[in-house]
Amino acid sequence: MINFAKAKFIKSAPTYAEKPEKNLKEVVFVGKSNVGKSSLINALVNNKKMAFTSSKPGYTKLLNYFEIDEKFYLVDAPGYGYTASGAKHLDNFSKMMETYFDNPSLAGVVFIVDSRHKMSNDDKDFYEFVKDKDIPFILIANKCDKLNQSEKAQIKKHIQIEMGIENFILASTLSKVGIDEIKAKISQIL
Ligand SMILES: Nc1nc2c(ncn2[C@@H]2O[C@H](COP(=O)(O)OP(=O)(O)O)[C@@H](O)[C@H]2O)c(=O)[nH]1
Ligand SMILES: [Mg+2]
Repeated sequence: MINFAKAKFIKSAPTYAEKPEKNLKEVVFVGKSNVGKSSLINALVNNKKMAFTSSKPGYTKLLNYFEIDEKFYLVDAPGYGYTASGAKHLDNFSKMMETYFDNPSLAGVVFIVDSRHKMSNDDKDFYEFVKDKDIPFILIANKCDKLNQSEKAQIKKHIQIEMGIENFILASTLSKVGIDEIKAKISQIL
């Protein structure tokens, strides 16, 4: 099992063609802006500053490569669907992701949604896109610290029954719920 003990930021790349030199498998983290991608990366590597360290102008438009345990790259992808740039942003995101998914090193997708809401149209579009690709993916419903029991049951029903996604992890990067399960799933994929 990968223990996420050794993690370091390697580089930001506009496309996977400019990824780091070492040839390692990649697991990409994708989701709407603000859903908690950076926080999840920091929780996995147990370093609050990891994803923040690489923060710089244009950060969110690039693929950010973190090397984990010298075994794989965790790739922080740009967030999608934020109101300010609207549809255009999603369009650019789609183009970038379509190219990224041709990446032969891509081993898995960690897809993060907000457990407080039903999946948005952007989430659904991305889900349809990933499903068609035949690449293992893990669905994370984050920020579950904000939910009571009945709201937890509601999001479970939405994801499993309405969306037909049997396996998902209810998580909170804030209260460290689901983190070990996410680590185990990533190890399994790799
Ligand atoms: N309540 C709660 N807030 C969270 C959680 N994870 C992230 N956040 C907050 O959500 C905001 C966006 O997080 P960030 O990791 O930057 O999201 P990103 O844009 O997807 O990388 C920040 O204010 C975080 O503190 C969580 O599990 N619970
Ligand atoms: Mg981020």
